[in-house]
Amino acid sequence: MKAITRRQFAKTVAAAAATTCAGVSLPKFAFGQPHAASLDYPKGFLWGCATASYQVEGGAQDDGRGPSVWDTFAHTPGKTFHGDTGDVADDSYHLYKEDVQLLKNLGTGIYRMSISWSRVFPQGTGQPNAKGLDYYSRVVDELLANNITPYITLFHWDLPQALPGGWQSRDTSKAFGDYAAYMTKHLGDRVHHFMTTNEFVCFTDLGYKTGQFAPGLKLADAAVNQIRHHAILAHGLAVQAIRANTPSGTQVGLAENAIVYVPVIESAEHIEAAHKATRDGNAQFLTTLLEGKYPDNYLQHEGANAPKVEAGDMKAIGSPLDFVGLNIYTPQYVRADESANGYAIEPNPTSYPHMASPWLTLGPECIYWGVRNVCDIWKVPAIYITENGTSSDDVLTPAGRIEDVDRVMYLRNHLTHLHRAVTEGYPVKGYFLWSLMDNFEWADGYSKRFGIHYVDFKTQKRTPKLSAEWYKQVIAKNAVE
Ligand code: PNW
Repeated sequence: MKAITRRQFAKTVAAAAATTCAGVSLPKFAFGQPHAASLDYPKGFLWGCATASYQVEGGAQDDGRGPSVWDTFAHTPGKTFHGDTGDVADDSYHLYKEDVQLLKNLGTGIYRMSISWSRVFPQGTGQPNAKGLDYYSRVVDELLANNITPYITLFHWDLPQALPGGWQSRDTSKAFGDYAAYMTKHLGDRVHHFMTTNEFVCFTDLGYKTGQFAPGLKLADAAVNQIRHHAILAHGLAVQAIRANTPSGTQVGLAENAIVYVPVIESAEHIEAAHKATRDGNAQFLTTLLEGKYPDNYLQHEGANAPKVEAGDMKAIGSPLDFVGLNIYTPQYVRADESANGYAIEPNPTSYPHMASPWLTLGPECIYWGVRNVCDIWKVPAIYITENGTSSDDVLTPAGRIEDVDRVMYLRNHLTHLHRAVTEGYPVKGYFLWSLMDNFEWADGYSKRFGIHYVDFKTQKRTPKLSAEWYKQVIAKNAVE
């Protein structure tokens, strides 16, 4: 059969429909018209990509950078896939100008990146390393020269190894506040959007409870609750420090992978169940930040293991935010039931579909519910999707192409559901795709690729995948087609 284009196919279908429907009134829209079904985003909606320092920079030993807990962890045998480390990663420490051009070619107006704390403070506190700050200053200037607005995350898991006890120590929260003050004092003239931390659960629970992430400890519940408290306290102290050191108008938020509860059926009772589950399931992090206090049922549940809170902690933790950044990947289904809390979490059947990373179950309505639950419950002033994307078993064809149709499918579906949230008036300002390019995927090393640019880690060559071509069109048209 002769191959026909999508357009020709649509025309054929339309012609057939017109024939079969002779005498019957035709639908108002015409089949085969380009853009008839495009989902337009509002004017001014911001499109971007995200990365994180330890995942892309490399240059681990360069110019006085101190080690982070992730350097130590990745260099410990058995902790990461194949013993992979971020020593070189994408070598963005040297290739950042090339990376800015990738963004420019996509047409993105915003870029989310993080700072390696130990590149700027090799000891975590004390004497700053001028060359570390200079690197970030140059990256910021390069972005601005290309009309790309930097959004900076101050902490994306690479804690300076030198800080005694890491997040077990309250002094680390204080050190984070000081580091936030220093960074914003030096970049706040050019950077107007800051996120304090990225994904509390990944550097607290996964680092200190399950041990899957740095520093790889398995501590008891009371210690873990205290670590979580130090993490949200660090966020709060950083918000205060940023406000004190930047011009008014600077936007402060965080990037959080709050659990997204999706009602099994969209009806009032299940929606209410999703709201309840959202408050409870995110009690130790987002709920407490946005309410300025630990929920009573959380404290009761934790009993003697509840965190020790000092005077002033909750005021800092509850500091008002300009936006909430949500990293959204997967749904957690929930239903209303007769139990005391009024809901039941639905585990996924074993047949539930997932992407290349087994944890990455596919349910694109999660991006809608993630936004809706948070806005309905806490009435936050603005939302960014600070991460959304997927791994794919990408194959570089002999022709040098990467046809990542599963990633395009994932993204198209998520942006379709995000469009619903925007259309319903939820205050979503922008979207950052994770990730600009393949990079060091933490404990999975280089075995999982999340980029829309393929990276050959031997040559550092970056190649746009089909998904980059697709995203470029979304950005150009400000619409999903
Ligand atoms: C995020 N989960 O991590 C991180 O912010 C990125 O650094 C990371 O590369 C990206 O997502 C892809 O993994 C997550 O288990 C880790 O649901 C785990 C989960 C979600 C996000």
